[in-house]
Amino acid sequence: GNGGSMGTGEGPNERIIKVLSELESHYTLHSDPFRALSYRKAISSIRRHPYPLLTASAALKLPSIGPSLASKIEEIASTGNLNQLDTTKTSSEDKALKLFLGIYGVGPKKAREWVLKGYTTLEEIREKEKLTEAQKVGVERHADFGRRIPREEVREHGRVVEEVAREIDQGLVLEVMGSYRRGVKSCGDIDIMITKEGAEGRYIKLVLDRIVERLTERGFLKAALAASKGDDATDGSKWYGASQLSPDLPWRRIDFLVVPWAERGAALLYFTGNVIFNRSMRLLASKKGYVLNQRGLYLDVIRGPKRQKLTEGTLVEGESEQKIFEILGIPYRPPEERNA
Ligand code: DCP
Ligand code: MG
Ligand code: MN
Repeated sequence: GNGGSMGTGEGPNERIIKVLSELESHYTLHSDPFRALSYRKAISSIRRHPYPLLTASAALKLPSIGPSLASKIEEIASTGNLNQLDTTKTSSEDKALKLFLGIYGVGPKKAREWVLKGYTTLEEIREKEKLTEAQKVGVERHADFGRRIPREEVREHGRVVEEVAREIDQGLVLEVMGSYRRGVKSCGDIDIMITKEGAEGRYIKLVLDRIVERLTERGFLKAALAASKGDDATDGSKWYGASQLSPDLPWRRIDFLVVPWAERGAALLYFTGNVIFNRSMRLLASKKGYVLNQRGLYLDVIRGPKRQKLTEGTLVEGESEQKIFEILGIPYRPPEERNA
C-alpha cells in the first residue's frame, strides 16, 4: 500500500489536535459554544503551523492561543495526554456526539439531544428517531460522506456535469470551486458553480432543474438533499445532493450553485473560500465602509439599530474577483493561497 493519508493524519501536531478536538466536542456537548469556538480557532491555528509544537512559549506565539491553552499544549506535547481530560468518562458521549454531528443534515442541537437521550449508534438513530429525508440519506451514507474525495475524482464529477450541461445549453459556464479550486489534494465535497453570459438567474435556475433531471436519469445523481426553491431571480439558486461516478466508488456530496453572470466574480470569491479567508475579506471590506457578500461588493448599505440591512446599497463590483481585491486595496490572492 502507499499509506496514503486521508487528508488529516499528516501534520506535525496531530496528537495535540486530537486531544484539543476532544475538548472541543466536550464543550459543544455541554452547551458552551464560546469555549468550543475558541478550541476550534486554536485547532485551525495549530493546523496551519508547519512544525511540531513542544513548549507553551512556542504555542503562545500562534494566533488564537492564550496562556491557558498554551500550557495544555505543552502538557500534551510532553505526556501525550491531558490530565484534566478524563478520557474514560467523556469519550463515549463525545464519540457519539462526533458521530451524530457527522451525519448530513444534523446540526449541533439535534446531535446533543440524541446524546442526552443516551443514543450512541447510527442504528439507534435509524430505529428510534423520526428523520427528515435528507437525514435518512445522511445516516445511510454516513461512511461514504465521511470519506475525503481525491482531487482527480472531483475533477471527473465536474466533467460529467459539464458534459450534460453542454448538451442542454452550449453557453453554460461551469466552474468547480470550494477546496478544489484552492488546489487541495482531497476535498470534503464537490462544489460547482453554473452561470451563463447574458442569462439571468431565473433562466439558469430552469437549466439547473434540467441538468439535475438528466444527471438523475443517468444514475449519476443519487439523492437530492436540499434545494433553494427561490423563484426570485436574484436569489442565487442552490441544489445539494449526492453523486456517484461508478458503483465501486462512494456516494459523494455535491453542491450546485447557479449565479447570474453579473455576480459571478463575487460568487467565485465566496464559494472558493475558505470560510476563514472569507471572514477576513468581509471584515476588511467593512473596515473600508463596504459590504461584501456572495453577490457583490456594496457601498452605502444603511443599517438599522440592530444592524439589520435597511437598504441594499449600491453595487460597486460583482463580475470580477480581481476587481474586488483591487477596490479593497489589496493584492490579488490566488485560490491556492486562500487555505488559511
Ligand atoms: N462558505 C462560507 N461560509 C459557510 C459555508 C461556506 O463562506 N458557512 C464558503 C466558503 C467555502 C465554500 O463556501 O470554502 C464552499 O463550502 P464547503 O462547505 O464546500 O467548503 P470547502 O469546499 O471549502 O471545503 P470542503 O473540502 O470541506 O468541501
Ligand atoms: Mg466543498
Ligand atoms: Mn460544499
